[in-house]
Amino acid sequence: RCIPEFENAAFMVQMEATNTCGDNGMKVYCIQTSYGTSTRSCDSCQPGQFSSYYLTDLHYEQDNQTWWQSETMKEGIQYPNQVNLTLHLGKAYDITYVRIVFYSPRPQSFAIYKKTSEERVWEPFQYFSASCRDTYGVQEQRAAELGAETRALCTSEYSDISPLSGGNVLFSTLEGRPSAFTFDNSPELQEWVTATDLRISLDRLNTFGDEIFGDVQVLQSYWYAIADVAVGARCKCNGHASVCETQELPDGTRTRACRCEHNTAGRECERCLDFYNDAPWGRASPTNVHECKACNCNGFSNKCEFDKDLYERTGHGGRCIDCAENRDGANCERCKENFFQGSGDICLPCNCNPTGSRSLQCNAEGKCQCKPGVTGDKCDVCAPNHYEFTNQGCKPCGCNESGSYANTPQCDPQTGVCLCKQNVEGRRCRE
Ligand SMILES: [Ca+2]
Repeated sequence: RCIPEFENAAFMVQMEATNTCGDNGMKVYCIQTSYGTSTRSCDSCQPGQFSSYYLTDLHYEQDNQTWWQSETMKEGIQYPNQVNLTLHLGKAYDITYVRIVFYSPRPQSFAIYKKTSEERVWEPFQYFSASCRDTYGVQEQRAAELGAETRALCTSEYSDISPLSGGNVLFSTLEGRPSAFTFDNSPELQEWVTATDLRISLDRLNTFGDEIFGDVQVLQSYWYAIADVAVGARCKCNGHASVCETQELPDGTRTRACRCEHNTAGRECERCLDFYNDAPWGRASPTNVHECKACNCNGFSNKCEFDKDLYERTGHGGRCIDCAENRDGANCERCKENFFQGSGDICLPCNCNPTGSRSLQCNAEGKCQCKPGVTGDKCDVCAPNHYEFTNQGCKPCGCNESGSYANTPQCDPQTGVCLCKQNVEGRRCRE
C-alpha cells in the first residue's frame, strides 16, 4: 500500500471570505476589552490589511501574527447573517483534522462544512455552539453512535468568549467515532473523512450582552478574526500512490493529482487503467494491494471492461471490446457469429445463402446447413432433380427414371420440367 505524506493542505491556499474588513472601504473597529470598560481604543482597517490571504500564510504565532478580520456587528454581520470562509483544496483529501486559531474571541456558534466531491453539495462536518439546538437544530453530542457515525456532531467546548484572543479550535474528523479503530474496513468513515472543499461558517458572535444598548463603539468591538487555518490531511489516492503532484493552471488555480501505481488511474487512483479491468478496482489495504490486472485479449484488442458476472463465474472479469479481425468473446478467443476459423486461425465469413440455409452460421469447415433440396457449401443452389429455390428450400421434380433422358432424372431448376427421352412426354416423363 502506498500513502502520500501528511501535510497541511491549506498552507498558502487562498481562502475565499464573504466579508473582509477593508474590502468595502475603511471601517472603524474597536478593541474588545472586558465588559464594563467605557473607553475603547479604536482604529480603521485599510484595504488589504486583513485579507483572507492571512488565514493560511505562515504566521500564526503570538508575535509576528497575521490575521484575517471581518467587518463589525455595526455592519450587520451578527446572526442570522453569517460570514463564510471557503477553502478549495483542488482534489479530494483524507482529512485528519481542521485547526483554527482565532485572533478575536471564538464565536458563540460556528460550523465546518465539507464537500465530498466538487460536484456535490455542502454537508455539515462539525458544529461548535453554545446553543446547538437553537442555532443548528441538533443536540450537543461529543461522540457518535454506531450506525450513525457520519453525522456532524455539535460541541460547546470552544464557544466561551474567553480567551479574548488566541483561542484554538481543533476538529479531529475521527474522534468519537467507534469505527475509527477499524477504519480500513469502514467505507462510511473513509467517505466521511474525504473532502475536496471546506467551509467555515461563522454564524453567531459571542458577546457580553452589552450590544443591546446600541452603543456604536460597543457594536464596533464585535467582529470575527482568525489568525490561521490548518488542515491536517493526506492527498486521497486510495492507497495507490505515494506522491501527489501539484499543477498550476494558466488561470492561477491549483489542481493536484495522485501519481498512481498498481495500474490505477484517475486523480484519486479511483479506477483501473484502461486495459487493466480483469479484476475489480479496490482501495489498497495493509493486507491487500488490490492491484489492477491486465485483460487477456489474445492480441486482438487493447480495450476491455470489467464484467462482474464473468468475474464471479471465472475469476477473470476482463471483457474485451471491439476485437479485431472478426473476433469475439471475452478474450477475443473465437470467431464472430457467422464466421469460421479458416487455416492459420484467420476468421473468414460463412457467407451462407440466407434463402437456402437453415442458419447463417457455418461449421468449422465453412459449410452451411442447407434446407431440404438445397445443396452447395453455401446452400445457394437446388440439389439435382430439385427445382424452385425459395425460403422453403427446393421442391423435388419427381422425374420418372425410365422416362428420363439417359435414365437419369433431371429437370429445369426454374420450371421443374423434366428432361425426357425421345418419344416420352409429360412434365415428369411418364407419358
Ligand atoms: Ca496568519
